[in-house]
Amino acid sequence: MICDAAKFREDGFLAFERIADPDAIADLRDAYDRFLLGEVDCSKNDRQLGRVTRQIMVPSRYHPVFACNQALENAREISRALLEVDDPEFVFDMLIYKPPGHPAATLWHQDISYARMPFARAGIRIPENAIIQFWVALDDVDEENGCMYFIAGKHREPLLQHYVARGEPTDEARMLAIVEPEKALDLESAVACPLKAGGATVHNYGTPHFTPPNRSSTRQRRAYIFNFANPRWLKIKPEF
Ligand SMILES: O=C(O)CCC(=O)C(=O)O
Repeated sequence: MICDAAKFREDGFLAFERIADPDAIADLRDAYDRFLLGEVDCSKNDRQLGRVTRQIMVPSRYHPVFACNQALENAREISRALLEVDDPEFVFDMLIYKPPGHPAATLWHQDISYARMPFARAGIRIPENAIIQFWVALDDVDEENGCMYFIAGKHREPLLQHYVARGEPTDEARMLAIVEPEKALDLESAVACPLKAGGATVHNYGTPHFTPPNRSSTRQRRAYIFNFANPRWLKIKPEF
């Protein structure tokens, strides 16, 4: 797949119109729905992010469709270009679900803040070419039902101050957020990334991002999320 690595380095995110074809997306949706219905036994990994939003961790451990699929393979190829390595390593995957009318936003945050409990230190340098996250839309997504929003360029600056916005500080499922995002970020410059089902975004672990509540009364929002990293960086296990 063609991707603009220079733009990714500059902005910290990219959007892809299609990362998997309709048949592959249909298989992912079927499997996703089985998780939602509780038909796949993954009890301790079926949790509420910040006590508000359904988050199913590591579905690839419980269902073969999530262990091997076209989105994952295309993302691996994109990761080679973006991380500048031949052997990007799959790190973990998850499902974040917003049903119609879901009231909770996923607040502005930078993923690297989750690298330490309860959150990584503000001011640390965000590693370059180290770890990236793919967000695959299994439904058509837009501003109404909870698409991703990004702020460009901030991944090239030190990590912003985060706090535990929802949930317990000792809980892995806590929701972290940037302190006073309206001051720390230029929210006017936020870029919404609406996608058709089968489209995806990818972002650097330092790129601030957000999803709004699902304000649609009829359309669900099924997001399939996974991460790739430079294996040499993973071995260093940096201290945050
Ligand atoms: O899907 C969402 O609502 C948010 C996803 C997200 O922010 C993340 O996985 O870091």
